[in-house]
Amino acid sequence: MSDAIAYERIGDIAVLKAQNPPVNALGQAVRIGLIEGMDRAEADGVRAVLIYGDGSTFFAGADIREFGKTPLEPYLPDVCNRIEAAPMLVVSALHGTALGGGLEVALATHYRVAVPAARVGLPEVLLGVLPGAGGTQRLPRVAGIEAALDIITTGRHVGAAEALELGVIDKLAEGDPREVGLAFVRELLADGAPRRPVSELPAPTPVDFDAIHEQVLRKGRGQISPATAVRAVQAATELPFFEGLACERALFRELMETDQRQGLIHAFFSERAVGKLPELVGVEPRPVSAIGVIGGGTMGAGIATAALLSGLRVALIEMTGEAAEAARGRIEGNLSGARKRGKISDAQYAALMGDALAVSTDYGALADADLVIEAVFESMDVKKEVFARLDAACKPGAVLATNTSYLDVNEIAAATTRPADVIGLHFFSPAHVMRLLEVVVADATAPDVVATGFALGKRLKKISVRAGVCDGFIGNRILATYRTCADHMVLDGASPYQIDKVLTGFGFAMGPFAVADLAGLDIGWATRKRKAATRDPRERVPTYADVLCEEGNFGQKTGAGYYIYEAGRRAGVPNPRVTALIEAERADRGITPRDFSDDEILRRYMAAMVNESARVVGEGIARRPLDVDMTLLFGYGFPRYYGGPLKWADIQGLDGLLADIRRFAEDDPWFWQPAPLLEQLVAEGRQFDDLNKAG
Ligand code: 3H9
Repeated sequence: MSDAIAYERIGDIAVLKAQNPPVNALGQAVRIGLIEGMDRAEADGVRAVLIYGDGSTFFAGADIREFGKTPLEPYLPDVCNRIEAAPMLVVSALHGTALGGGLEVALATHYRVAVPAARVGLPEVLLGVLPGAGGTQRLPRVAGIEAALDIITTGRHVGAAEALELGVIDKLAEGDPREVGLAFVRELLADGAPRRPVSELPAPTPVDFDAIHEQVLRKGRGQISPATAVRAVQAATELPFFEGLACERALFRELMETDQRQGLIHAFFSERAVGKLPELVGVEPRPVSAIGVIGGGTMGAGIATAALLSGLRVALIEMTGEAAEAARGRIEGNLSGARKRGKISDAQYAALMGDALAVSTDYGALADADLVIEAVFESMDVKKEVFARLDAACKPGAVLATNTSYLDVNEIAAATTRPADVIGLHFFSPAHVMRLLEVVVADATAPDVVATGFALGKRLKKISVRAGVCDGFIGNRILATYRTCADHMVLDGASPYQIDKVLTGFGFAMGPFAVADLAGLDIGWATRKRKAATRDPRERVPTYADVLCEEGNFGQKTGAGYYIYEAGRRAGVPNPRVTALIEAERADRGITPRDFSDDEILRRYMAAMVNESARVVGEGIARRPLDVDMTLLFGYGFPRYYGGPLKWADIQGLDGLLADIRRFAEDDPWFWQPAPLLEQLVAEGRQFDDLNKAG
């Protein structure tokens, strides 16, 4: 028998235990084991079969590593049908997570019991496919169409209590899954419970599937798997069970061939690989239970909120008593938001706002902080002064972190007598919401300080990416380049509104100009001024945005920027002043505007993004292409279903992208210099993903 399933006979009951750590994924060996186990149970003439998982979970789904390869027999839908067709009673006992194929196996059994902490779900659409082993046919038969559509199209995890209410499971019982399962089987046998194949339950009542398809498609912003899953569920209402299954299978196979499936699987594995750095193997992080935050503006308050929510004590330092109280107010606002959304209870809220948080104007309050994050005004002189004070106030071994977005962390570290303890921890605003954390490693940063940065990121539930020191690190450096490309297109004839529309059409939640309005136009203005002195004369930088700022338009916060924002409305309308300023600047520069097709806008924008990403990897600022991909995904709204800019580039073909860049360089050779790494990969016929695999 396959080792992945252990067979045990207890009187009249056969017990099949899955043992395929870490998550009992339903790889080929497990599928073979299930078939063999069912065959043996039948040959043994038992009255019932119990299926459960060893270790931390029931089956967490199909083995995703098999996706994209030639499917191996036995196929999971056939395994499920084999289980369901068994002549004796088949029961599953769920703990941990019964997800995807895991829930499909459970739905193929005749009865399901779960421990209260178990979660179930069909998250396949999040991987670019749909439930392909009967989930779209069986779930609606037990939970009804509405609940099934919700669970399948969102991929959300459903708690055991809700699953019980929906009829997905039959019973909740506390305890070890094996014991809970055996007790339930004995109860069913004693009651003379009949076999209850879900496929024999009546087909669910149809709803307006066209309307739901449309709605799901719109919500997916270009993602196709959730909408395709709607069609599979529709089949459950229109076709006999096994025909519905065939329809589901055909749609599953179709999605398996898509680029989106590749992108989403890349995102799944990269999200887990990003925090695993060879340089940190065996390096122990320093213990952190109390942190300090310097500066209580939006960023500092957000960082403090995230830290409090993760159970850390926080001392926040501001310049005046008034500013310190204002910071407390911001944190209070953030935490009451968390309370309203049910993330924390009233008692937790009170505790966090009480003992866990101290605000002060005295650096002496940092005496017992294990790690301090500076989030003050973005000026090198101010940062250096803060770090000199931290050096004097903090205990030996405390990690001193800067939240700078652009500035040289080496120079900041040099303002202390302990540069080995200094690191960049670049949060994204609002810091208690945004998932990305860039861990910026300076020349002298000690390995255990880097490990501490990653450990903190994990505790705060962030996606932490290692970045080297340069202007803008990974994310803002790449952003600056693709934003410059957009600015060039505006000078040459495109409108900011056309560019935003193309990018939202691509799948970004917002285009670059709407994003700038949200972030505040004063940020870009300050950056342009900072860079002016060292700027190469060949760089083309528009000045109309400076005029916009000089006139007091900083975007959403002032009611006008690229767009005009009416009170109470989030979306803006194009600002005619912007169009007038652009036209005036073109005239000044002697530029005759030309038309840009949407396709050209996208090609240029993405080529600029990929080219700069390749530089960032080539220079070692990002260790691997996947580090860039995760940065853009979690900090910059890049559509997850493309996997990130470098995965997207691999899928498009690197030679075509390089050819585009060389063609664009004919007009602007300064901006469009091909990244050496991109040229090298094309010459060697390799892809960015090959560099991920190389570790
Ligand atoms: C499906 O079922 C299709 C069917 O409908 C149809 C088929 C015909 N496969 O996340 P963690 C690895 S689609 C392979 O860090 P946690 C993961 O990479 C599937 N590997 O732990 C990691 O490896 P490493 C539907 C998998 O406790 C290790 O296990 N199912 C799989 O934070 C630990 O994972 C899903 O989408 C897998 N299915 O979270 C569920 N799952 O240590 C996907 C995990 O080398 N999985 N690994 O980095 C999850 O959501 C989470 O892993 C889970 C545990 C919640 C289970």
